[in-house]
Amino acid sequence: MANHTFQCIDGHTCGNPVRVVSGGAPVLQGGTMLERRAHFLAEYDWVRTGLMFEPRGHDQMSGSILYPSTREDCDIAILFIETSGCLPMCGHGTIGTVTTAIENGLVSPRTPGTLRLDTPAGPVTAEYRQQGRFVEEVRLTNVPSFLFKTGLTAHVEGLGDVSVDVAYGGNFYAIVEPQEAFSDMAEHRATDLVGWSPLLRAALNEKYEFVHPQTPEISGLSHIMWTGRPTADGAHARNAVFYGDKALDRSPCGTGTSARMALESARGKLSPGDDYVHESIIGSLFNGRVEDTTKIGDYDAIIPSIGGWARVTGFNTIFIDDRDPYAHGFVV
Ligand code: PYC
Repeated sequence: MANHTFQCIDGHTCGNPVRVVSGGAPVLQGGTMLERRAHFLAEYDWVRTGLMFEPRGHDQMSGSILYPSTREDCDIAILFIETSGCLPMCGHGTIGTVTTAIENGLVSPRTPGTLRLDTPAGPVTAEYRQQGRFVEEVRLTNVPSFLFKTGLTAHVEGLGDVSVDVAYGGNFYAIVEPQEAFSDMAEHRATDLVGWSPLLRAALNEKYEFVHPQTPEISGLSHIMWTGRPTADGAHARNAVFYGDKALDRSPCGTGTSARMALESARGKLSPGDDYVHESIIGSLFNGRVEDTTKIGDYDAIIPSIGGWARVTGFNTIFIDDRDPYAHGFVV
C-alpha cells in the first residue's frame, strides 16, 4: 500500500484547465520525449488517470509534467497529460505551463523572455511577456503544421453524412465546416457535438490512416474541430474542439488553431505574416499567426505561432492513496 503525493499548480489558459505537476512525478527513461512518453504510458499511466479523471479531476482536465530536456537546444521538457492520453503537443497546455513555470520559478530560461521547450512532437519556442511577477502573454512557435487529407467522408448516427478535411498542428484534427448536415457550432447543442464527435472520430480512424510522415509514433485522428462564425470583435473564426471522451476545449485550442491555419494556408487564404484570431466556445481568443512556410516530407507546411494568456488559480497537493478504490480515477 502506498500514498503518493503530487504537488500541483492549477490554472487555466483562456478558460481551459492546466494542472502543472511540480513535484512527485516519476523519473522517466528515454533519450527523447517520445521515448519518455512511451515509458510513462507503459508504467505510470495511473498518474495521469489519477490526476486527470474524477474524483481529483474532471472530463475537461488537462495538465503537464516538467522534465529536464533531452535536447541541448531546449531549456526544459514537457510531458502533456490529459484525459485523452499524453498528447504529442498541446497549445493551451504550453501557454499555461510556461506561465506557471515562470511565475513560480520552476525553470531558469537561458534567455529571459524565451523558453525553448522539448515536447514529444518536437521543439517549440515560447516567448513570454512579464509584468512584475506575472506573465501577461505567451506566444509559442509551434511545430510545422500541414494539411494532411481533404474531403474525407463518414456517416454519423444522428448527424448524417459528413465531409471533413484533416490537418496536423501537433495532433491530427478533422475540421468540420458548414455543409448539409452541419451549419455552425452555435446552431447545434454542445451535448450533440460531444455525442457526435467520438462516432465521427471512430468512423474516420476505421476508414483512413493518419500517420505523421516523419514521426510515425504520432498517429491516429484524435481531435474533432467543429467550426462557426465568430462572435467576438476581431475574431476571424470560431471553433469547438472535442478531445478525450467528453471534452470540448474551453480555449481556442493551440494545436487546433495551427491545424486550421495550415488548412487556410493550403487554400491560399493565409500567407506568412498573416494573423488569424480564433475564438473559443466561451468567447476567449488566441492570436494565431503564420510565421513561415516549410516542407514536411512531400507536404507543404507552415510554421504557426499562437499567442494567448493563462492564470494560476491555486496550489494543490494531491494524494493518490492505494486504499482508495478510485485512486486511479473513474469515468461515468
Ligand atoms: O490547445 O492544443 C491545444 C489543446 C489540445 C487539446 C486541448 N487543447
